[in-house]
Amino acid sequence: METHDLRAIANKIRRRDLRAVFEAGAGHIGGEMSVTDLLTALYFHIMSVDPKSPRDPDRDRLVLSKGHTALALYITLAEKGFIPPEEISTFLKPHSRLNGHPNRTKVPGVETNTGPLGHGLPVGVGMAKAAKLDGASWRTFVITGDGEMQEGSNWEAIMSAAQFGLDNLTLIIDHNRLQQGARLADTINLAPLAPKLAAFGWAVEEIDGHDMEQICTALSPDTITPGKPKCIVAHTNKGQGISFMSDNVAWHHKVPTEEQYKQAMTELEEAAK
Ligand SMILES: Cc1ncc(C[n+]2csc(CCOP(=O)(O)OP(=O)(O)O)c2C)c(N)n1
Ligand SMILES: [Mg+2]
Repeated sequence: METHDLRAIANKIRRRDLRAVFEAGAGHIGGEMSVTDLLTALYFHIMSVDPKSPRDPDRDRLVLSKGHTALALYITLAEKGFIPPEEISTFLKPHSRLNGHPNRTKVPGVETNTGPLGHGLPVGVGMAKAAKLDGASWRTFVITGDGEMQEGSNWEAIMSAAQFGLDNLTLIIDHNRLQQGARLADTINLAPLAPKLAAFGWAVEEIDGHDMEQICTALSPDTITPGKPKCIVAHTNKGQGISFMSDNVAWHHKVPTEEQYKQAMTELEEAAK
């Protein structure tokens, strides 16, 4: 798909996300806006997945380890055809399967239950190792938050992936410099992330995580280094696309007022023109 079309899909996902957070009165809007371009490139340009056959053994796998941004994943899956688009309006309602964190037993297309940070990458390493053992060619992608990288479990997984030579595994770090209620630099500052991953034996690339061309190139199978797992450090903005949310620590899980909602929607609609 052309980058122009991918940008249009990402904008549509952001608008739907904004409306769903406003209507549900909850959600993690900042991190959803920062991860949307990555999810769009994966589902509409890179990954081999078929909504008609969500458990096809040869499908590529995505683990959204920053599970608090489940809403962005649900909307992407709906856009791709895994779930009905009208179901998004049930987000967080009683008996809805669209819970605050994704559940693989309820929602087709969700590969792993996530929410407790620091678990997705270890699971992804297991998936990639299983594919190697089976001689299968499907790829595993994991998206973590940058605050999430403070979890020690990630670094055990990073060591294992290098040791196993998992070149079928790609970790994307959504590096928006913010976590919950604080800047990464003010808690445990992991930046710069790239040299740390490289020191652990990974092939590392740094990109602008909102530039569709850079995202697609970095995710392309042509840019895999044989024998090494790949880490893409995606420089992003929490709240990307909405001026008063962008890079603002207050918007981890704040809900816009009606006035803020209208302003944000106008900005996203303008960007779509
Ligand atoms: C183990 C664990 N500790 C704490 C939380 C609560 N929590 C949810 S989101 C979040 C901040 C995550 O920040 P980051 O990984 O940078 O994500 P993003 O900025 O993309 O939202 C925290 C602490 C959690 N979900 N899991
Ligand atoms: Mg973050």
